Amino acid sequence: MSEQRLPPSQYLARGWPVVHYGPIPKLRPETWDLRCFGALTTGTERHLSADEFAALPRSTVHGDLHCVTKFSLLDSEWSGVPTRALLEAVPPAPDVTHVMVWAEYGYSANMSLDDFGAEDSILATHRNGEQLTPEHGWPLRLVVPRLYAWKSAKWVRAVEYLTTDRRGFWEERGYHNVADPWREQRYSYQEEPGHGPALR
Ligand SMILES: Nc1nc2c(c(=O)[nH]1)N[C@H]1C(S)=C(S)[C@@H](COP(=O)(O)O)O[C@H]1N2
Ligand SMILES: [Mo]
Repeated sequence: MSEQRLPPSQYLARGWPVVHYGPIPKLRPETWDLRCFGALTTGTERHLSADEFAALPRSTVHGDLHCVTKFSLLDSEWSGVPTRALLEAVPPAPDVTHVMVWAEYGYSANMSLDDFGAEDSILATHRNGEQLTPEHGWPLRLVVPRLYAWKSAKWVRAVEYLTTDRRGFWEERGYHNVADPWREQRYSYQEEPGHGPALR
């Protein structure tokens, strides 16, 4: 039985590469919180303190990371708060269609509410039982295995609920708005009508 684990044009990474734009942010535990804003069911903004976040339901999911530069990281069990648990704790308004995930230094990535809330999407604190290191996103990173890994923001600080889609950091800079690795949706020039908002 052969299971296709690598999306088209991807190769198996050696070890666990570190990939990001800019410096590794310094963690300030005194001020860390997770901000939820945009179209909420109640109010316009909620800040979850580290303790409040730690009280959310946790689980472990299997998921691969596929970087658009073509390496893939397999054999990962991510532990943390499933995005579905966050969506239950801080429910989006009924007309929310997309989510913008914000990280330290203004990095951002947009995705559909369905992809954000997929059963294998998780706000991870651990991989394979070990706490994430700072270069891999400690204290909190998103993992969305079904999309190219630039959507899996490290050092997550906020989640914005959107009623219309908006491009994040790389989605504004030539990368595909949807980013399904199994369809090889790498670059914005491959986008078809309905894949995303117009490029400015
Ligand atoms: N905040 C932030 N998150 C980020 C990035 C980034 O530049 N900033 N790069 C992304 C990209 S392109 C990839 S491939 C993965 C890499 O995760 P890793 O360094 O844990 O392998 O992180 C993603 N998350
Ligand atoms: Mo990447």
